[in-house]
Amino acid sequence: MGTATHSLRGQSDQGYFGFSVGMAGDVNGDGLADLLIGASHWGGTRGAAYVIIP
Ligand SMILES: [Ca+2]
Repeated sequence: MGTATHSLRGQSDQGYFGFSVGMAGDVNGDGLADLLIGASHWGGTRGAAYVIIP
């Protein structure tokens, strides 16, 4: 098993960051795939989605 080089953490411990993860396509047009991470309980029950651009 490899060693993690990065870790991600949501803005709230109760936000369920990482509840869903999916490919976002190439949001910024740099030719590299970007990542979409959901936090279903951010802000109570409002939820949030984070676009990760590596
Ligand atoms: Ca990209």
